[in-house]
Amino acid sequence: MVENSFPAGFLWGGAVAAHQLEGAWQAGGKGVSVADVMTAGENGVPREITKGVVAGKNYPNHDAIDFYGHYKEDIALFAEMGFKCFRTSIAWTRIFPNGDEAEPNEAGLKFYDDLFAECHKYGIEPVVTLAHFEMPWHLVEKYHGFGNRKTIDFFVRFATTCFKRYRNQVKYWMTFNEIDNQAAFNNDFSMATNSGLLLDNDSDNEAEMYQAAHYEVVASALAVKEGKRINPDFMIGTMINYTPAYPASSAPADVLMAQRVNQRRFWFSDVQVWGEYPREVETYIQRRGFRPDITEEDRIVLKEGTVDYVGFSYYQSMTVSAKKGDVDQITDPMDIVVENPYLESSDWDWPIDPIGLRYGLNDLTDRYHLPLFIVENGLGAVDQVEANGEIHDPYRIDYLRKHLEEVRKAVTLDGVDLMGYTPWGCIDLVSAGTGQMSKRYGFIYVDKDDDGNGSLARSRKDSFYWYQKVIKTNGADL
Ligand code: P53
Repeated sequence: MVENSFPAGFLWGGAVAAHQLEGAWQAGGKGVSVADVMTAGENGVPREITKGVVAGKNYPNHDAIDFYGHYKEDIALFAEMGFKCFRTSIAWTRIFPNGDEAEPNEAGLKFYDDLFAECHKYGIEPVVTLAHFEMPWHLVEKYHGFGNRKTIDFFVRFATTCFKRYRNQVKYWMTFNEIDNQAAFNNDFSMATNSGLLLDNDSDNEAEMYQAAHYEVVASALAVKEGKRINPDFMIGTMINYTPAYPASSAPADVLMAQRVNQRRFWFSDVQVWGEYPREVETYIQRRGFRPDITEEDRIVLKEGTVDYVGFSYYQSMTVSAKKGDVDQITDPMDIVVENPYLESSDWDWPIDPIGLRYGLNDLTDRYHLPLFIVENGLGAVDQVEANGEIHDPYRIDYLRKHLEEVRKAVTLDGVDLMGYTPWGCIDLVSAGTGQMSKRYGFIYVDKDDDGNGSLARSRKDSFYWYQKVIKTNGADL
């Protein structure tokens, strides 16, 4: 019934972020980023964000999997799988080590020249995120991150520097990774990684979030405007963590609650796509008396710097119940989340919901009328290496296959305009949320454990050959 019709030129690939795999945290003059001051946690144990790098602590991102030293070998493996694109980020601190310098760091720029050249050698199109949880630590400490309007200029300088330097190497860009994570404003990790905000018990996290996020959407819009001037062919997208809220039941109060939670999560991309704030959130900000600094000039910039496509990660849906709160009083959407009895969960307790991806592709198409790009999707799992060196990961293949079947239906039966698919962590890397190596997503295994031991040797998992076949048949053989 379902014919294969992934479009010709569909961007099959994989996704990573600089801080989670490059390592080499001080090489070539790189500065300290917010990811460099996060210790290792585990499932249920949050990563500690220390005040600078403290001797004796375990900071897994410092060395990660040393992609910095292994990128040629790794890109050759991506090419062997048949990648058409590779999504990575540019570590802000390689280009502006402190963030507030007037001039960029040439050694950092050079690294990405070489990296992108290596991709093009195999016909692999780079897809680049500018800010993927990697703000210079100096901007956090000295300026309060995106709590300060000045940080807009620092980001735009960074973005413009990259756009100019790589104008002929990179066509696909995203400004801020998962800009909507901070909708969960009581999560210290999200506030630090999205906005460079370190909050304590005295902070009004919600008010701070609306202010910082406003400066980010303005910074993003200014970057889009500059980027289009530098190369009108650039495609510059938003990037959200698409986690739809489902109602716990068909009770109208639950349905209304789910709509409310979605409004509070989608406003970031609403602004980036529509160029204006959605009514509910604008009204809510007034109602709460937050009075963020939003100028008339900002509103013009937002209108002028709208995005070309919607990039998103998809791992899970969430389910909310009106029994857990009053729709007119809720602040933190996480307060009203309940378990979904229809879904199983991963070893890290993330609900697994392939149909949610088809739902999402339709939902985002209806909302935004733009091309979509699935820039993350995948299963974090423990892998075991057999005595003969093989790694059998049928659970990963099963997860990805089920999701791709739904993607194929969305493209074939529902007419969704989808640019590409880049599963997360195509090579094992440091988990963002937990700092673990043992939470693995890769098609390529990397010999390194949670304590930092291992040879860093790369090997192909069973899923490597499966994904190679998927790409080769353009999604016909899942
Ligand atoms: P990890 C939370 C929820 C959903 C996506 O996550 C998230 C996070 C933050 O952990 O982040 C994205 O590594 C993010 C990646 C991250 C990936 O999902 O915690 O863009 O940096 O690695 C997976 O399992």
